Amino acid sequence: MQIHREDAMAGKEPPHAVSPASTAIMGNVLDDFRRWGYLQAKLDPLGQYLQPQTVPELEASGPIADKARKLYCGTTGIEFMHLADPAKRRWIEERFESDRRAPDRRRILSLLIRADIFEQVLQARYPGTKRFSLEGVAALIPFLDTLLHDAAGRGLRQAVLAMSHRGRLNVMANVIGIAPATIFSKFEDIDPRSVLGSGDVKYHLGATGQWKDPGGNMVDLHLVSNPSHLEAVDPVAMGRVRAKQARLGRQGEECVLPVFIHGDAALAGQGICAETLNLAAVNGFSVGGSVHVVVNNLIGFTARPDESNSSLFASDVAKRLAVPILHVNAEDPEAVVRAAEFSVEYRYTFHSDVLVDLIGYRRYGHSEIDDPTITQPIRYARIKDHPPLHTIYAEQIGEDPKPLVSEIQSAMGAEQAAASRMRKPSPLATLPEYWAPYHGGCYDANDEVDTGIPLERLHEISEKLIAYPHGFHIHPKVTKLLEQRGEMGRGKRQVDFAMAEALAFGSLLLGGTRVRLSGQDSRRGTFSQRHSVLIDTETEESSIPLSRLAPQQERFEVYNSILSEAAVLGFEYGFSRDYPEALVLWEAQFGDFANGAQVIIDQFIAAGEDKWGLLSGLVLLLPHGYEGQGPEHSSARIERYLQLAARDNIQICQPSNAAQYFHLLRRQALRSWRKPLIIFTPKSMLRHPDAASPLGALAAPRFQKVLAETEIKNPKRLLFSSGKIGHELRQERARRNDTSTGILSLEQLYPWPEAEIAAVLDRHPTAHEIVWVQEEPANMGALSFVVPRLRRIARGRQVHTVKRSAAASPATGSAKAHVLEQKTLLAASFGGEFKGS
Ligand SMILES: Cc1ncc(C[n+]2csc(CCOP(=O)(O)OP(=O)(O)O)c2C)c(N)n1
Repeated sequence: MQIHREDAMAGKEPPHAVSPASTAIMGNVLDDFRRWGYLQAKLDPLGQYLQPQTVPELEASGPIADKARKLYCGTTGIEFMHLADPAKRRWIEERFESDRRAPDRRRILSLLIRADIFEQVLQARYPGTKRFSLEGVAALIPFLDTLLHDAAGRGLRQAVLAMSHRGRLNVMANVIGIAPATIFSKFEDIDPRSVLGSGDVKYHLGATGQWKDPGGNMVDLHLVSNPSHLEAVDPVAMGRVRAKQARLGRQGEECVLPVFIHGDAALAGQGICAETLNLAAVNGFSVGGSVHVVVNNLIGFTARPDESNSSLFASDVAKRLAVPILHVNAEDPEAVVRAAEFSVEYRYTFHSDVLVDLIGYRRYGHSEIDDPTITQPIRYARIKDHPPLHTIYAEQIGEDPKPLVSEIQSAMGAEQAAASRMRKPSPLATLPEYWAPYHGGCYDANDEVDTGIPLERLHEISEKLIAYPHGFHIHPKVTKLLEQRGEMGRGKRQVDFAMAEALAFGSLLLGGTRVRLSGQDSRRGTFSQRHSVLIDTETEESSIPLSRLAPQQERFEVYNSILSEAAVLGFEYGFSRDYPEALVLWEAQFGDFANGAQVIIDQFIAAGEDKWGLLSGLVLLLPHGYEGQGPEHSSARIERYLQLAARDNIQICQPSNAAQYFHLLRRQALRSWRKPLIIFTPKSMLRHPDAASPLGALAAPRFQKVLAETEIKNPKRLLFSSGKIGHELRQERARRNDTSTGILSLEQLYPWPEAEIAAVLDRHPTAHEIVWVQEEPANMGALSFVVPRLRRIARGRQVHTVKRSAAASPATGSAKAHVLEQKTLLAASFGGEFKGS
């Protein structure tokens, strides 16, 4: 049954090959069909939207043309002549033009019956509920079955499936192996109190299970929890696969396969698809090839294909990659199964992506309560009388489906009865064992750990950080930087942010924590601060000091990512989901750009635990600070993260000095509390002496949520701020010789460190004024989060605010205007009487 790689590669002579003399003409005719045949393939089961195109090159007649037409214009059309690699083109030609293995017709029929009956039972038992039926593209089930079967034969142990609403419940029941009773119980909504204010709808939930076949093949399956935002799950699934592969080492790519199941309108419309496809072959992100399937019902909610995309096929976005694209009429289940066989073989041979476009229809409205006859009356008149696929196929192969249909119907009846008796819903997913040591939930001070490192150890690590191989040609600027780092490590110079980060990473790597960092230009660092990769000035070879610390160290990975926010952040979130032991960091070039990844932040990072009970220890590094660089290089939008914060779902911090950054990174890795961490990182403060720390501060026990100075005795007022402005306030205070103002820095904004702030206030009974100072305009920054909370614990003291006026854009475009604004801000902070703004 199984085609082994050797057999497949044997490349039998194609059946059309006749004599060398006729090869040229034959080659031309064949090549035309190879190139354009898909345009005349019979792909649309209802023959309405996708009509065969007129192609002058395909008008040839004669035996060769007839043969070619049969091969390339049947119920499967393939686009592959855009592949530049002749070896891949030849391989595809051979596959397409040679005999195929006989399909297991009984199994196909049985799967189609299961797929159709599952939907019919739901339709009958739960009318008026959304389920997003697969009917019309039910062939997806035998497609996945074949895919898993063949991939299992090539070493597959786990598959990660990313899909949206359409057919999701059907895939859970008929591929993942979730008991139908468990799915039906979700329709019964049996325990609403358990999910008050949280949880998710049934067709978004993740599921884990096993696919098995009668031959004993078995594959672990993970259906990734998915928000309504179509396709947003794609990079998350890819990151999960990369992490699972990383856990397995060299065999990872063979053992773990991602399968993306797209909607046609979503694939064509959502930019994140293009971003995710672009990760396919990029160092640090590739997964050895993904299988993409389009559940193409030729409709998106109420929109026709011509309203959803500018190309003939929704799949054209995949042409950005050199990958084959197969369009298959989803009413020819055997062609669908062959496409699955082809996909597996291609993926495992070339470690490349492959896309299969299953073209069918949608039996009901967008959901089953939506009436499609309003917008597509002709199409739905046809669909009304169109028999289900299992009926068509049974007739085609001369089988009587009735016995199996009634057997499955009664089994479903029993499952439904079992569901209605259930008192507690069964979980759809279980967490992998590597999550066992970690937990989420609310913050507990008992989770705190010491993060300081002895001085000798810091010294040792820094010596490794400044070393490079003999004969390596270092850039003069980097030489200087390494000299300075050496001095920092010996305690002769204050440690700056970049060195603190390198020491945090280095100490974690030596302590057994894997570290993975990606972002645009992260290897050098946007501000030329990190230099995690040394580049030989004569050969451009690279050397990574953090990978050369000690033989037994953990793996350090640092990547320059593609220029995307959504896909890369989604990917890193996914990686963190399957590598909780690692410190996984994503860095925005400037914090503002993270809003290109807002869906990942809102739907996964902030809400993942609440909706799906899924944890992540991902770190976001968001450069932030007002330095006159204009509207898009100033604010990382602190306000947005604070608005997302509730039930201790995330951590939001802004360390104001290097040592604090060091402890914060280490705390994130070493605590067993796994929560996403948003860090607002500095730009100008990266090298500013005020933000540097003595080496000894890295030996201090812990991160301080609030930094309260002790310089001013009995202050009359306390200025609270976070980040860079605190340093500017201190400079201004010194300039003014002010001895009555205390300055505090909120290093952690969320979870709100109420007890620590209250303790500071208690220590300063003489301070009758509290002032929140921020660089951001009044409608941005932390103000609206912090001020009510400060008032709550101010015990009768006045709480004032100093900030820029409310604005539509975060910052001015003029550097000089910025300086004026900053001066005004500082003057106002020391302005004496506050009028209760
Ligand atoms: C980003 C996003 N925009 C809009 C929607 C609303 N929406 C849900 S399904 C759908 C149509 C999807 O069409 P298609 O991708 O073809 O999948 P189908 O439902 O036809 O299987 C739309 C517009 C959404 N869920 N996500």
